[in-house]
Amino acid sequence: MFTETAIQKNNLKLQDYKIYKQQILDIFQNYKNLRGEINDGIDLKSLERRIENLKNNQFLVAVAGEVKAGKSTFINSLIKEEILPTDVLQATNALIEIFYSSKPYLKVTYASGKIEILEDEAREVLKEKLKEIASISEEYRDIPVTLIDLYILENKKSPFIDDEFIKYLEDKSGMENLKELKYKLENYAMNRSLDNIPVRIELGYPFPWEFDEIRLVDMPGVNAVGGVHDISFSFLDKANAILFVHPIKPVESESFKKFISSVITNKSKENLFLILTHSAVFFEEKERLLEEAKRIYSSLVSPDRIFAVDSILKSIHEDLQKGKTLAEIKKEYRHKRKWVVYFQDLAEEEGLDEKEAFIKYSGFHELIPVLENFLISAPFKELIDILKTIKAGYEEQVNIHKETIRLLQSQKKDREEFIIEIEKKQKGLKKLETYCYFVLEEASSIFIGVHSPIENSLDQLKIDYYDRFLNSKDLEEIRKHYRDAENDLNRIVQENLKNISKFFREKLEQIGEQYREEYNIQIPKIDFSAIEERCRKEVIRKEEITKEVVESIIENWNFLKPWKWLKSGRTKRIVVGEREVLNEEAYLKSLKNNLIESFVEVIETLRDQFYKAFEFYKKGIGKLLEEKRNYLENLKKELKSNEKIDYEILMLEKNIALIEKEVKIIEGFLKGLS
Ligand SMILES: Nc1nc2c(ncn2[C@@H]2O[C@H](COP(=O)(O)OP(=O)(O)OP(=O)(O)O)[C@@H](O)[C@H]2O)c(=O)[nH]1
Ligand SMILES: [Mg+2]
Repeated sequence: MFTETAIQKNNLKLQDYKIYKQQILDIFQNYKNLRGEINDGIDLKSLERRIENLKNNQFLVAVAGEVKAGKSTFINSLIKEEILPTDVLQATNALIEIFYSSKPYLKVTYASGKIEILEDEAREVLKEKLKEIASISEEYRDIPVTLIDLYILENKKSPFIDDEFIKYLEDKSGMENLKELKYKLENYAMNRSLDNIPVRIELGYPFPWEFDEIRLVDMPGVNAVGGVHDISFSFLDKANAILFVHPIKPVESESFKKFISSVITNKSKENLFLILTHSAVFFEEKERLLEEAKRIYSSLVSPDRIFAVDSILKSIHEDLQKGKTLAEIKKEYRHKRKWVVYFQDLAEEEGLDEKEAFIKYSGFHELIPVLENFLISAPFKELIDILKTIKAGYEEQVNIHKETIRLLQSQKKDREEFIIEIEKKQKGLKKLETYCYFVLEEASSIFIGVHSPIENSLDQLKIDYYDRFLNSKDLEEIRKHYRDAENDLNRIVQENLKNISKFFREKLEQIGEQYREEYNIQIPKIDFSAIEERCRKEVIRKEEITKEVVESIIENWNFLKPWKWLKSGRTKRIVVGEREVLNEEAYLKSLKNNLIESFVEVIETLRDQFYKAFEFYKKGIGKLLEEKRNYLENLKKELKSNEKIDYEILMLEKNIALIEKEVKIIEGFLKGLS
């Protein structure tokens, strides 16, 4: 399709997208006015919703990576403002969301529900506050504070620090000799409560980055003690892009592989970028390391999604943009000093302008256009789709107007003939109704029933995931598979609905030709995308209910809660006197069985719901035909003077002219995107 080439060529900028988005609002307004009371087959409510979604669209970009990989520095350099603390360890289970706001704004939500808001504060104040809530103070660096926090979050009280708990902490964190730090553990636990454990940090700031639709999320380190938590998962699953940040050396990364194999869903893999940072540190080797990364990860992430960058060089570039000189930067920021010296020298050698040199050496000039283009490609497709929908609506309006004009003309010429003409059309419509009934029958035999595509896909899905659940080695893996299964279910429903629409559309087009000749009628257009949307909603609604059921099972089985998990293992150990590992296995086994059972249940409910959704097609088609019949009936009844007829024809012609003008504009837009 011609529109895809613009996206593929990486030619689309966020800026263009914004302009188009603004204009589609005007186009839609005109469309609504011109359409008036006519039913052109486009579901206005659904179109309105789509445009509203587009208007409020936000791009969620999750920045993940190991502890100290350079996530916060990367984000700062991207938003051109050093607002996230980078010299301290992010040691909370909370993540930080960063978005554009004309006034500085910081909102911290604590586990108890307590909310703290700072408004209009200076950058330094916000920075201090962030440091205070999102980092471990120096004295607790050697104990697994996030695990203790997690316990408090779970049990709503501080843990009793006995040998068993210490053993648990050691096992989960990999930290050793925690026994010796018992006093410290107690001290920390005593001072922690739901009131001071943050769960969500939102930071709005007027950073000079032009992408105010983007929401960046600084995630806690993936191999941080305590692992990946619920809140992180929900963000990762929602993210439009996931940037995994990793130092360029060593290139080989276990955490990245693990991230792909057991943290993110298969669906999210499509949104994944690998960002190798610290490239200035190994500048001479940069190209080689990048090539190596592309080779090593070729089966995991597409090579054009891997970038080598240096956030410090980018940040120096931003300092220069703000009018600082290299000498000033060197003096002001000690950690930038040696990079200024080295690359200033290199730039001189290569005869490059300073600003230009630092952005080039930073590697961001390659990353940013690709990232931007990637982010807007989906909404751009939606935008194009909306334009096409409006265009189709206009075409239908013109058809309807022309048909009415013809009828009015014949009414003026010879009333008797006019009545005959209308009756012929009405007869045609009746026939069409019968025909549609047959089409629906045919459709149900194809799309519903034991051998239908949806049944086949669902059966296959069951088999696939049955195996995957059974073969899972740990909870993380099960959790990933479950999220994958959910996505796959969703995909199956969407695909099947699309196929049904396609079937009807083609059938109706076919018959349309015939009826136009035989009965001189225009078959009304049907907005299949709106029907699809309604069906999807029906199906999804059920899915959500069943999802809750599954989640409650998971809750009971302490699916996401390592501490509770251990606790149940512990009870068993006391009873049977076995080693803990064995109990974890037993636990895992019963979890698997339960999960499979409830998963099958979800599928069954979904199938029922899908069958019900099929009825929407019946109703949608029936309603349109009825509307058309009524319209003809009214036309037949109404007696009009010749003056009135002439006036009506004139108005309709005027409308057609206006519509044609709008269609030209839309076509221009569509062409512009090629
Ligand atoms: N030269 C160079 N140094 C970097 C780069 N990115 C980060 N650093 C340095 O690496 C250290 C860690 O960076 P952070 O941004 O705090 O890393 P992080 O991933 O946010 O770390 P945590 O939040 O603690 O997990 C800091 O001292 C940064 O100055 C880079 O691209 N180049
Ligand atoms: Mg950080």
